Amino acid sequence: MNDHRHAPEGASRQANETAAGARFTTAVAHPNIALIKYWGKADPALNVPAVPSMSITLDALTTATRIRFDASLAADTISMNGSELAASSSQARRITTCLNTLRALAGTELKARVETRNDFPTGAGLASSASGFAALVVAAAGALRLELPATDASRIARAASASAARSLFGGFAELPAGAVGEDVAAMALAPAGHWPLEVVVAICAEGPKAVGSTRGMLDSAASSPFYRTWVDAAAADAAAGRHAVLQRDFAALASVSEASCLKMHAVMQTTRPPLLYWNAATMATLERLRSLQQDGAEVFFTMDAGPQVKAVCAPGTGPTVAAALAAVPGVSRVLTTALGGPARLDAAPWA
Ligand code: 2P0
Repeated sequence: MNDHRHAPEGASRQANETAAGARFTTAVAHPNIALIKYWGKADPALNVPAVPSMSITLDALTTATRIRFDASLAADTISMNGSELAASSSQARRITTCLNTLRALAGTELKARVETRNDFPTGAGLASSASGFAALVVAAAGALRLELPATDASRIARAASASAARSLFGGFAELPAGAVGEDVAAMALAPAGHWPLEVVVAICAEGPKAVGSTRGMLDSAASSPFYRTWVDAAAADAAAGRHAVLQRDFAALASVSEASCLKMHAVMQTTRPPLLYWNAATMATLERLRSLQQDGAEVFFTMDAGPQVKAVCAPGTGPTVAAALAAVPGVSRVLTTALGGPARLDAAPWA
């Protein structure tokens, strides 16, 4: 289980000494995949979800972020996957806004140097903003020596990107819906060891997605005729998902997760302009999974704001599913992963 503290007293030990002598604090976090989906905001300004969600954290995909607060800096500077972000870019502004919250808590106005990188495709429906903001909050809190319980870190991450709130936790995590002005945080549902599910990600396109989630959700709320129905049914799906996880009931989890995913995509597809995230390889992968299910394999699918298909597999089923999906036309590669741990400070040297 998560230790609920990000060991601020250990932050000095975690800081990496660079050749130039500047001290960075490094954190790692994993993306999560929602089984009960988040799509819609109760409070767009505060980024409060309109629906509850439940996710699994993926071990094999990692964001590593290092940060240094430095009196010699006139502004935050950010490198993402080796490229400098323009200060005016939306990504840089979201990061600076998140850092401002942490600076206010720490009582400092020091600017930061941030370097972050993903070992998986960024902005392609693989939840890079989830792991990215979880790692950012943990690294910055550590660097600022903030005594930040995981719940508070989750709340701050949520304000930046709601799915990031869930990546503070390993295994299975839940993020409740909120109301206007309500500062909700995610919470742990069960640790990874509770039920060692495996996930096979079928990469159906490598490029970034056309429409980001934040814009897409606002468009869905404004225009999909199914949006209100989606929101009204979400609490029942979340309760069913929670029960299935706690009971380790694979058939029940498969049923409610596929239903939640397809309802979300029905909302997306009926948004104006439509949000069509699937491609031909997505459909071919779904058909292959259907035939595996008919042959008795314990596997189900979920998809997010992108074409990739995530196949959630009962323990031990991952290799069979990975081999089958790797052979699907249009699937460029598959990633196989166990469930991962929480966002955390990382003492390993920055290679
Ligand atoms: C999820 N997604 O539950 C859903 C399913 C995508 C589809 O959370 O606007 O990047 O930053 O709060 O967290 C992706 O949305 O959106 C997401 P914002 P976020 O995983």
